[in-house]
Amino acid sequence: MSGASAAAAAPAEQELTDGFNLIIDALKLNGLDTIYGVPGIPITDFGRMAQAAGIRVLSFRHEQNAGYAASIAGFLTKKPGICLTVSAPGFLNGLTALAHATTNCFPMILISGSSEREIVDLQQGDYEEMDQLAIAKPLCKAAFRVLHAQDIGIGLARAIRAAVSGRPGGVYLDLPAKLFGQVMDAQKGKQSLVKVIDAAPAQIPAPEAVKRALDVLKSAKKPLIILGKGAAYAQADDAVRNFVEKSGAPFLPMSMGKGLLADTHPQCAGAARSTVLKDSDVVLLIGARLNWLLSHGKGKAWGDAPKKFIQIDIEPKEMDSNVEIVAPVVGDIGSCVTAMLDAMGNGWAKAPVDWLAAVSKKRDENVAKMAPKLMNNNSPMDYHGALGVLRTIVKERPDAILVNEGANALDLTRGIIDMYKPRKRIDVGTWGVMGIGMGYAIGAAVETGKPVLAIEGDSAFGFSGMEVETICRYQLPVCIVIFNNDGIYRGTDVNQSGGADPATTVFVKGSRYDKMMEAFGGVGVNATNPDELKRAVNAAMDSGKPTLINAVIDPAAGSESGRIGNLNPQSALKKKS
Ligand code: ADP
Ligand code: TPW
Ligand code: MG
Repeated sequence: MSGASAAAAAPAEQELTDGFNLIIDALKLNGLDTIYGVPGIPITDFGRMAQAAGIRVLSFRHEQNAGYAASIAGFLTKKPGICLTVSAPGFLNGLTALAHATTNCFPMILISGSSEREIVDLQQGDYEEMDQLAIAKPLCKAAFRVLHAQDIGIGLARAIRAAVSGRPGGVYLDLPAKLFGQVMDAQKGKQSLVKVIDAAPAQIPAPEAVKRALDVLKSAKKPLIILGKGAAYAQADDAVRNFVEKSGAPFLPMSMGKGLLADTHPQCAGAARSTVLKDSDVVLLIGARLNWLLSHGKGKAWGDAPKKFIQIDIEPKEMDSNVEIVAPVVGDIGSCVTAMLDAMGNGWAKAPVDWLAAVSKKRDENVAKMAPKLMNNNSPMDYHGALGVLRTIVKERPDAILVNEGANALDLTRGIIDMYKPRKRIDVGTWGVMGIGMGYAIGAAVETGKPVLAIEGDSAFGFSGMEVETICRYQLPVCIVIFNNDGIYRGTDVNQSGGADPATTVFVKGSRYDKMMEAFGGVGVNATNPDELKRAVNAAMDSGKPTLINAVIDPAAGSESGRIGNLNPQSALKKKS
């Protein structure tokens, strides 16, 4: 057929689009411009095309780390972080991070390629066959599958809304391989896309709820405000600070709530935690759950004095989850705290000064007790000597983001390093999970452009350590400090059978993690005393070069399970060694 007759036979030139392009267009239309993932069938070409279309696509070495990066992107930006994985095994690797995001109330969307429905449903053994939607459902906030190209716009819109509205969480979006290649009319395709308007609508608290809460607060002789990571997530920083200051009450920041008001603020009770939990009479929770991290609001940690709880949370079902909440305030934190501030007016009487004075006294005593320990220059280092210098570095660089995981490496860092700005401390969260380290470091560096300091136990680091290659590949300003005490909790454990295998909690002695970084062109430093550590971290933060510092810690310095040894069941029948 000649060219001329072919043209005559074809209908008027029809512009086409396909699943690949529609997903990319839908993401871009909704301002989702970064994808964290691992390529492979059926999403390899999708990743390439997304990159070509101007989306930043970061390839990881393991999906779990990509998922953690996406989840922390969600926490830091209030937009759902996007993680992209291949079918079955890739999906399962990403699923841990999705479940974790849901538990921590971070918005995230796990997009997974999947194999063909017809074959999966008849269990005929497709390549990487798995009923992913069914498996994801109980582990996340919502799960959707898109079967037709014209539903991609709606599918993504539903995923976005589910992730960020109300209590944020993880959403699974299942995209079968066949969807990507499905072709449709370009104009119709464009019309099928949805730009989500007001994805996380303000949720205004009822005026009666605000009044009830303020009446209880007003009655307090010893009020306490607890600031959780929900308050950090809400990005209502000015309102929260104004409210705390206007109340005059001491405040206790939860781990990732640190820095909403500086840890050095006169009302901060961080270093007088047991005193304020025991002695307070009214406790106002802002974006913090009364879960295990707060001893469920009862028992020894809370003392014998009767307490009244006020709780501000977007999730109504959270109220009374552990103890009675006498004044629930349901709504988004920005709206709730602003409404409380308004209703307090100008004549609000601050919390009794003798209470704040008693708390400050206790805090100052505890801080003074700690101070000399932080100045030691021991070699090998103990945690306090190492953290003494890191604490000053963070003070001098308050914009840096601190990533933190481990046991002793976590608990002591949390207690010792003061934070000065909101959302600068990100860590193991509600599950106390190991493995968030490198994913969070990458996500935080990519989303904020700020330098990242990751303080990692040697065990904790091992869960995501291969991503140092990713950090070097993208040249991210990440400085990793490994508190290397030769193992989990301590490096001194011995095999009680007397056999040749090492004990279950110890690693190769004298490991040089710094060499891992050098393998990929990054900077590696072995630091044996606090002065060396300080020099190396400052150089890394100044240069922005990917750096890993192996900080040699005395293997005997730590304690079992860090600060939560009380949760560790032990056999009464165990043979004494
Ligand atoms: P922490 O571990 O710091 O104590 P949690 O994760 O236990 O904090 O609690 C966070 C709480 O914040 C959750 O109950 C969640 O529903 C709530 N939350 C998250 N975002 C908002 C928001 N924008 N407004 C109100 N509450 C929120
Ligand atoms: C996914 C259990 C809690 S803390 C920890 C483990 C293995 C490591 C502690 O050793 P590290 O710190 O990091 O060297 P340090 O300073 O005390 O020596 N698997 C997962 N999550 C958790 N929490 C564990 C196991 C655990
Ligand atoms: Mg260790």
